[in-house]
Amino acid sequence: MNEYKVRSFNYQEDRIFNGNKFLIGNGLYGLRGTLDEFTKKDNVGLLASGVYDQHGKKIREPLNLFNPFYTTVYLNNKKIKYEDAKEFLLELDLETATLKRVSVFDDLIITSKRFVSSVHSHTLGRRYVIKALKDLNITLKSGIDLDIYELNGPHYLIKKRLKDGSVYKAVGVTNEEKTITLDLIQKPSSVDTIRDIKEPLKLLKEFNVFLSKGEEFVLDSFVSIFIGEKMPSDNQEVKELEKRGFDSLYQEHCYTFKKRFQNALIETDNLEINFNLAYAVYQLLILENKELTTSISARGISGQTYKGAVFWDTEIFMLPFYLLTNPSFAKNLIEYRLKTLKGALDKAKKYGYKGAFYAWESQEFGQDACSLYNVSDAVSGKPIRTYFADKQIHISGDIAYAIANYLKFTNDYSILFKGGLKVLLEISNFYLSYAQKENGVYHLNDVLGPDEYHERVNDNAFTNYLAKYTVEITLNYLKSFAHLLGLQYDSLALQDFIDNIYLPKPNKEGVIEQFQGYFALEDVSIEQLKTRLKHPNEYWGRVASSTKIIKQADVVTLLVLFPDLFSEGIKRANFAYYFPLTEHGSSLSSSMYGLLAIELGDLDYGLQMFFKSSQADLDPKQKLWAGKVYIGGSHPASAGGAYKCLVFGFMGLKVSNGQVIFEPKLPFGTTFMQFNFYFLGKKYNLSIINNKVDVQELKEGAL
Ligand code: IFM
Repeated sequence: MNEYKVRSFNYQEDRIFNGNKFLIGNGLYGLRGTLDEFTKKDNVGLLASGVYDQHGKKIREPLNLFNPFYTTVYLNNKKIKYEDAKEFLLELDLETATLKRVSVFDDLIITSKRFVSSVHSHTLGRRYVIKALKDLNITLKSGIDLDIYELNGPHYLIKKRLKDGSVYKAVGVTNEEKTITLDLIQKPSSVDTIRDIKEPLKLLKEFNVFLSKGEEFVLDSFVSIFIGEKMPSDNQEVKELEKRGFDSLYQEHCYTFKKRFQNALIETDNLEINFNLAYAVYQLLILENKELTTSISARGISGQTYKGAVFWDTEIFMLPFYLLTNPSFAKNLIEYRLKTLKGALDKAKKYGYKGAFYAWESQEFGQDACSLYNVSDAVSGKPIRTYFADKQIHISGDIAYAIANYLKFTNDYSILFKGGLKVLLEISNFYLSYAQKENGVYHLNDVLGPDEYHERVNDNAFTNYLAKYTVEITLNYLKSFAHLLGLQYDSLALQDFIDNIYLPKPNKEGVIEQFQGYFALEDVSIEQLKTRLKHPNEYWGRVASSTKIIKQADVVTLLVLFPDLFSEGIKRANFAYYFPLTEHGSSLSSSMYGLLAIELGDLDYGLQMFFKSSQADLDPKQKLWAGKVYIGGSHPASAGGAYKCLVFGFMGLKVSNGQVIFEPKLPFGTTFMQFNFYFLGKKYNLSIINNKVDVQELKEGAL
């Protein structure tokens, strides 16, 4: 029996990590998996996705909102400490996206459960229950904590605490003049006395109640969030929630989320695969919201790390999941890149190029949040110059690749007419203007590939092949559709680039040089390199750049994204060569290695990489620091990579000539896999039993 629950029995363990692991959310808001009594020192966070703020010259990042669920309990005037519980349980239900907490003490049991509604995007709810194990006089303080954790704050210029009848209101005005209003109604079961109390930066109610042995006190909290220019004029929304009642809102949320969860799940006869895949699917589902006007950031909704910015993670690692399970949300993600073209045009211009150079770390308008000093020295904290923003030009090609992928899976050419074709043309113009032509050959010099440890290199193989592909598909689409849009383009120039871009070929051992001069770098093992680090958190790029050690799959990513370009022999040679040189310093790396391993028949290693990818947020052993820059949080691209390993790897999904085909290679001991997927606007169920494939069209859910 599959049980899709993640549990912790010991909250003494890493609380910051558990905040990510037990995260719940609905794409617009992410509520970290912290306890009701936790405060800012425990990284309590209610993140608003795509809502940014900047304090002075500090890093611009997404906003953490006030905490509406702050609660403490007192017994005989003594605060109950969660550490004193005899038994503890934190339980994330992946099927319903709800978090439950149980703390058993000598005298009472605390249970709370919470959700971020998957039906009403700006609604949260929580039920907090105290059960008396003997006759007790209890005091409970509960309400909004305005003293919140911020990575690069303070983000609020003004924080106001208001009361309007039964509604508590916390209002914040940010440095960028957005008004955040959080309405809270708390509905207790019978109590003896209630009074408003104000502690510094808290808006609390105090409930006093006498409970006889076996009796329960229940406190339901209803929350509505508004983000806009000013405070809303009434409290209607939160009052409606109160009227509906907790049970109804909770069940509606659970029912809706569960349907989405079941729609997206992959099931096999291997419980370990099922559970890990379910966790990855959960991580991706809590990022979906049709009201999201931006896109998914690299750390999802788990916190403020990486400036809440959108990287290639979304297009290359996550998009395939949404294409197969929710194509209309996939379209939103593509549309974000169309909407932010202006940012990309501006960036290219700033650096003296034509066309569209997309932001390496893109915020809401496509502006680049990536700092020129993106990491720092682990000892002194001194910023280190990095070239991610200025030279990681593959980002534009990744977006072109995603547009082509979207078309491949949906046939929805409207995207080209809504700006997609223009985006492709501008990306191609960018590559043409970035390239240097020497002796009739185009070179993309001074770039960074996916392996960020080697900066400012010439002719990164991944980037060059991707640029060629980009210009090639652009020219094809232009030939078919440009006249309908009145788009002007220089066909000869595009064709010349396609014909003459330098494409590194495999050497006589079959290995493709990652960039010009890579083969001449120092041979050293990862273990040897580790000994050169002056500090465990030191940024590896510093010591690795003169060696062959790479951060993550680079040539291997090329082989995975373009499976038809190279022979099996070449793929084997490159896997074998780069494998020992890859530090996997990015969680994106393992799924690429996993996919290639599966293709090459190393199913055990492929499975290992699937587990590694799907467990990125279950396993506390992850990199949290790049020097003194905090990079912790959840890893949705890794979750997307895990999904890809199962679907494109073990199930062998391929699209060829407008047809979807499956060439399964199930891992050892697994004889069954099944899932639902969308393709060209229709929904199907696929099952594989002993490598025999059966695909059935499903009536329900067709687009
Ligand atoms: O996009 C990645 C990059 O490839 C490696 N560093 C982290 C980024 C965000 O996940």
